[in-house]
Amino acid sequence: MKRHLDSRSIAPGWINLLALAAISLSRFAVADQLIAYEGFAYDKGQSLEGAKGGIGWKGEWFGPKGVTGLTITETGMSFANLSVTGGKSLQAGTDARLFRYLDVDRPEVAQLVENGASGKTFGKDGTTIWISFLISCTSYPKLAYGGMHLMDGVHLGPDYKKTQRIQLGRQNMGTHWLLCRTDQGGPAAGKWDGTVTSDQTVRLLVYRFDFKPGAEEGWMWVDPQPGQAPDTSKADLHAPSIADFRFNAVNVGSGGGATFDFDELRIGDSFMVVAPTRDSGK
Ligand SMILES: [Ca+2]
Repeated sequence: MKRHLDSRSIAPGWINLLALAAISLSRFAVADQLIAYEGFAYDKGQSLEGAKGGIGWKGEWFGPKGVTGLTITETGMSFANLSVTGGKSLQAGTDARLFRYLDVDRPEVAQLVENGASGKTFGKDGTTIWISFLISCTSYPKLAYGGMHLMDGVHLGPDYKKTQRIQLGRQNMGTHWLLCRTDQGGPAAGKWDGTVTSDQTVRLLVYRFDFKPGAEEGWMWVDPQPGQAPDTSKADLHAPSIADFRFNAVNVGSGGGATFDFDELRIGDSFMVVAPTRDSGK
């Protein structure tokens, strides 16, 4: 009788424990995945064009023929105890862009990828993607756009802006670090201005996107402490409804003669992987 009772009362407990363990393991498996990293560990004075270092990219930085104004200097940027490597990139304000595809075929990122208009892409509903980089506007108070874009495919030539989806850094209008949904004046366009002036101060900008059916939700933090996920209440901007987008490439560059330092670009599925501390070994 006792045995019979035990089997009825204990078994569900074990099933619950196993279920909990399975949930924990699956959560562990999808969290803390670095999608891509670029620390700009290249030779001094080298053009960024053709450079192919870093982690999680497909191919090299590329652009139209004769790109100028995107080069490397050997002293990298640093921020608090953020893990950093290599030199940094210089954006010289030449209105040129260099592009790079993310590697969407790695098994480690399979759970974050789906098929989109331009092939395999990030931005799957139910996933969260974090993006971080160090940036400084070295020409301040001379201002124009600078930083990077998320892109849904790359088409070189006069129509290259058509696949730009999200602008991170600063745009031509305004004087703060911000977040824009770019749509060439179309209905999907949106702009969320931060509160921190985009001057020479080296900033750690961290963006988070929650991808949902329909519109996405986004946040930007300025100078969050590496190694400690920041609260959304501490975000410098919140974009509650960003028109649906996906991305599988990036571009970098600045215009209007405004110069920027840009470094330590990370894309991943948690704050911890995009803002690791120096002693984390990442
Ligand atoms: Ca670096």
